[in-house]
Amino acid sequence: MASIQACLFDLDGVLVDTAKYHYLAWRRLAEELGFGFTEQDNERLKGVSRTASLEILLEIGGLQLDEETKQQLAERKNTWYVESISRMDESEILPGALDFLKACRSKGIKVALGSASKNAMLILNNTGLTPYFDAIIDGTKTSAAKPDPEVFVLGSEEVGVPPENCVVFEDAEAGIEAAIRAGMRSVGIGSPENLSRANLVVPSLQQMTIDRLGEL
Ligand code: B16
Ligand code: MG
Repeated sequence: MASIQACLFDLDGVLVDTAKYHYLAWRRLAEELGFGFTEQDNERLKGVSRTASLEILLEIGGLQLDEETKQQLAERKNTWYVESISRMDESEILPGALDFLKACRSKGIKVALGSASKNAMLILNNTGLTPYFDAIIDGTKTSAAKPDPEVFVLGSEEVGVPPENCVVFEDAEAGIEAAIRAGMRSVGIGSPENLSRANLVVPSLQQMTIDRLGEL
């Protein structure tokens, strides 16, 4: 097996838990539109782009709206979401994430972000994570959403490491699929039931070490 020379990290669900802020903002929007939105419903939005998330929300509420209204609603939700993430700090980095990023850097392994979020820079800056990255690919730089491999292909190009030497860390099934399509290995963060296609699944980055990259 080719050695690992770059680690590509998803953001929400891997390095930070922003899903709770997405949930609060989507629930507020659903309530304004006159229907409920549960935490279980929110599971369907993880790793999904903003516009695709709105489509799922409207399907749950049984609403059909024109494009202009949908754009206004997505912006409205984003304003509330940005209010929440503007208050984030380093205490919201998920357990084990910082130590693993530091370990990668100390071994000369390149570190890249591969996130669907258009708000990734604000989150990375507020949590102090920005300096750990050699490349940051987010929703402002991509045209196709996961499971399309674009976000990880761009990350591997920017750090100058071929796909066979890259590993992706992802909490969403669509992200694991994107890694496979990019020709990369993957580590699922979460439970094996949802992430069965990953080469390795761990509950969090707390269980990840540089030595374990050898298991992939
Ligand atoms: P934004 P990731 C994803 O982040 C979230 O999991 C998903 O719930 C969200 O809709 C998407 O980013 C877009 O976020 O509205 O901030 O552009 O897991 O790809 O880091
Ligand atoms: Mg994610």
